[in-house]
Amino acid sequence: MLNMNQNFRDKNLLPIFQKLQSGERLSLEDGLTLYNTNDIISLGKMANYVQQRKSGDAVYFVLNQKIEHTNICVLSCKFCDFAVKKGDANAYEMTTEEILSKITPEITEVHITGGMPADWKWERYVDIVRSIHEKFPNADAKAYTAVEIDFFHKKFKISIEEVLRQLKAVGLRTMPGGGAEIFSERVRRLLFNQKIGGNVWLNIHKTAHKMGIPTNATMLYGHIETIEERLIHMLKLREAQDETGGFLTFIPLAFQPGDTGIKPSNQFTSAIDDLKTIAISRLMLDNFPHIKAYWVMLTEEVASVALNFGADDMDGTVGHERIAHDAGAISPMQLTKEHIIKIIKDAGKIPVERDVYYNPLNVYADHVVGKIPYLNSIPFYAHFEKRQFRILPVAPRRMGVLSEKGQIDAGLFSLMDYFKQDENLELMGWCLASRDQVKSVTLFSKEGWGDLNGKKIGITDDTATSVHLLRVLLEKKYNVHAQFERLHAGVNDVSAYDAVLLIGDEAMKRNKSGLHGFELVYDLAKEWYDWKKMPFVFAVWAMKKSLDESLKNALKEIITHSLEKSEIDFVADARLHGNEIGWSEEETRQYLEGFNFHLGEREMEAMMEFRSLVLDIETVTVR
Ligand code: V47
Repeated sequence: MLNMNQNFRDKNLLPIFQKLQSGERLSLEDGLTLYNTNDIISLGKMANYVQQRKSGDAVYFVLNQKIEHTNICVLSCKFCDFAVKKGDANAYEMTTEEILSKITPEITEVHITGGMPADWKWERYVDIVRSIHEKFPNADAKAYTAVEIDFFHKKFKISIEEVLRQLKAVGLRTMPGGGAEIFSERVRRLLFNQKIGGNVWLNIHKTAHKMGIPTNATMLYGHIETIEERLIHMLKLREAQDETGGFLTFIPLAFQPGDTGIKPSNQFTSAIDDLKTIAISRLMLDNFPHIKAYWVMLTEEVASVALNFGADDMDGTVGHERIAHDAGAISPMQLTKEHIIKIIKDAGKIPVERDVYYNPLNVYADHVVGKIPYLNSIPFYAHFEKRQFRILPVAPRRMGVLSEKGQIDAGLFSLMDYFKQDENLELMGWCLASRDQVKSVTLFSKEGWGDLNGKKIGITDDTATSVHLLRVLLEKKYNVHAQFERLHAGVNDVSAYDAVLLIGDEAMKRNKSGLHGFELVYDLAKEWYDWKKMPFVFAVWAMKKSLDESLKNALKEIITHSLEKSEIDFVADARLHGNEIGWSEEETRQYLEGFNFHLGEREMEAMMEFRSLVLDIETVTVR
């Protein structure tokens, strides 16, 4: 936990830091105070504090390729040096074959955005996404900004929903955040009066979210906008995110003046303004999972510092970029994976290669300790003195996958992953075990247990152990067989299922609000306890057997210390986390008291009982 109050040079920041510590939202006035401060270091520390709470030491990057399929555009935005008119000497249009030739097999995200020519057919846009998806099944499309989606809607007379539905059907996974510019009518009239305004942009993104398409959000800053306009932009995004929860990352785009005439061509935003904007967006946008330091527009150097000023996302290798470079950007056209990894490591963070949804694919660091990012694991981590270790928050199932690749040294592993990997992992004496109920592993059902035979159950993508517990309960306790199907990102309509299994914070939120259409709510630990009169061990602390003895001892000391401190006082982090998911302090306290964190004889016995039951049923296949 951070104790930095005494180090603040600008005492005006203290009440804001107190708000952050108690989970209170920042106001427009707070944002102005932050922009006005000269105490840039305290601002950075506050943003880093929030970043640590959200993503630990992780900084995400992706192996991506930018595709700007044409620069011909019917619009004439004053800040844009990329777009030209048809017939211009620099005009270009890429065929689908040319686009495909730019993509290589290791690419996992293709970022597609371009000009809007008057004569392209709808099928051509659909074909780009479809062809990429067919030829490179590992590459997910992040395609078309809200401005382009609105253009398709008007030009081809197809509703926004239908545009998105058709694109999603051929492989669009997420939408980029471009085209938001700045949500100010004043600036729009002066710089981009032919382009959609903030309300249309926000409505298109909200529509996408409701259809299971997560999106990003940008803000173009450093031209003629005021600081207040920047903050209003952030607040509008925060409000939209409260409504849908579909934004993945926020990207402040530093204006590149080029030949636009808005500013002299060498008058880039200052590094101080860039860092302030990154940090302030981290603090204002409390409901955004990630903040991106877009090195293409910030430069590598500023992006690198930004990783300690609230940013946890480095975009990616990019491949080739024209929008910023046509406007004079001085950054390289692309970075190698090794170079990005080095920048992130130099910032003292864990380089995490991600997929289009921010699921971790590979981790490039030593001494990585995995953290299940749910309320119930907080006592282990709240007073965790990191020393040589780095913390990676990761959903249980993903932690198992990374550990199989040898990329996690220790962590609170899902029990099934420990069973699978017990040749390489050793137990550390702690666990996450329910006593008689758990409140965060819940089956929401339309049918009673006995009536689930042959029915379809949607399973959260995060679980590794609870899905097996559910199978054991169904088959061994109730003698029924159901079909299981993973709820992958992008599935937002669960009405087709007869039951849905949720875990962690999501289950806790739904326990309060209910899941529409699912009247029956079952706590799986309670079902287990009523049947076996045993605790249920959901996760165990384990570390690589091959780890140095000195590291093993250091880690044990760290966890012993954190747990002891957490047992003495109710942890501020837990209160804050509970607050974020809508649980009162008392409810949070009671919830945590329902767990046993020490792996004793009863827990070992319960583990063995569960293991024999799991081995006894056919291997669970969950698509
Ligand atoms: O919408 C245009 C901006 C955006 C200039 O979603 C300019 O992950 C600076 O949105 N100076 C396109 N910016 C780029 C974009 C983006 C980039 C990286 C990642 C993601 C993401 C999205 O570029 C446009 C516009 O706002 N832009 N001209 C300029 N002169």
